[in-house]
Amino acid sequence: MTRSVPPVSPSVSITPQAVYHNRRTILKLLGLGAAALATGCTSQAAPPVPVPETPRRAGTLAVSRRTDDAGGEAQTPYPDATQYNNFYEFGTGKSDPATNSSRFKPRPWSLEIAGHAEKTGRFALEDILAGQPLEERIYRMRCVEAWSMVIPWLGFPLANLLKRFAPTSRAKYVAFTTADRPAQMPGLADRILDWPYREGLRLDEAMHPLTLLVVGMYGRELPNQNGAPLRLVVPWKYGFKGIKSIARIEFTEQQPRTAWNVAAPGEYGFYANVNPAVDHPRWSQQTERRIAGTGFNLFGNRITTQPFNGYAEQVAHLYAGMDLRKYF
Ligand SMILES: Nc1nc2c(c(=O)[nH]1)N[C@H]1C(S)=C(S)[C@@H](COP(=O)(O)O)O[C@H]1N2
Ligand SMILES: [Mo]
Repeated sequence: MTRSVPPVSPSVSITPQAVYHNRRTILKLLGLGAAALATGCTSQAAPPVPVPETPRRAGTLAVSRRTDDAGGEAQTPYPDATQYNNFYEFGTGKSDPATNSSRFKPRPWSLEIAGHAEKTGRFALEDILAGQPLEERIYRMRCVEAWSMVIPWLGFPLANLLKRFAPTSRAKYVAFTTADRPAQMPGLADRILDWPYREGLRLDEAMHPLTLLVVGMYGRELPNQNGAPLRLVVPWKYGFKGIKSIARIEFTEQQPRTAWNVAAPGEYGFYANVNPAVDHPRWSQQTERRIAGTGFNLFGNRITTQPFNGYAEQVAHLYAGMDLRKYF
């Protein structure tokens, strides 16, 4: 049963979207054994990856506004952003999500809204998206494993959605849960994480204008491996905060339990702000490997990691007075 969604605020004018010219090159560089610095990543050599069907252009995804929030840095080529992924529900290898997610059905989709809000219930995705203008935002994305990309997302501020449900004064955090579909997500058979995948934000982080709910990338609908039909992107935090294929959002009073923090609390904090000054227990966070179509070369494209992934000016105030070594 779905219910009607509280209305969106009046939309800004819609301009046509740009055409993205997809580069259908097959990546030859899949000897990822050495790259298993990963969050529990396996280290077997990856098999060749079939080039997935290009998702249809986002016909209904009209874009109202475009912003480059990555300082003009080169965008990661589409094939890299869609074939080098972390989505453990489809396997732990970087090419597994592209290979194993074809059975996943992102439509029809509904989203459950629960917890401390005046309006709660289960809502059809179309109703969630109706009247919601989409923006293209180019963001840096920094994985905790010390690789990074620059991705043009299509989405809208999470705040726009949360406000429609009128969180009450008891709402201090927002908890997110990924879909749990063993028949469509072969990786769930391995108890690598305590499924379903969960993430969370403090309410002020969730309401920050940089925090995006994403439905597309590169002018197209999200491919399954990138978190179709709806995923979170929090550009100043490590990539694992960007929970994919969201099925449930709950307003909570207590800090929610999150999948990676529960799995390895000493390695993955709740906050997970990108911070070159706090190393992961098993590797440095001072630099990162910028994946940009030149090969998944462990030593190439090394760049310096910026505090809050380069978004300090916009977000550092959220953590004033906090010890970021303790709240890592
Ligand atoms: N449900 C779910 N969400 C997830 C993950 C996952 O394994 N499961 N991996 C996270 C990690 S570690 C990263 S770096 C990003 C990767 O997003 P991308 O594949 O679109 O680049 O997704 C995050 N969201
Ligand atoms: Mo990650």
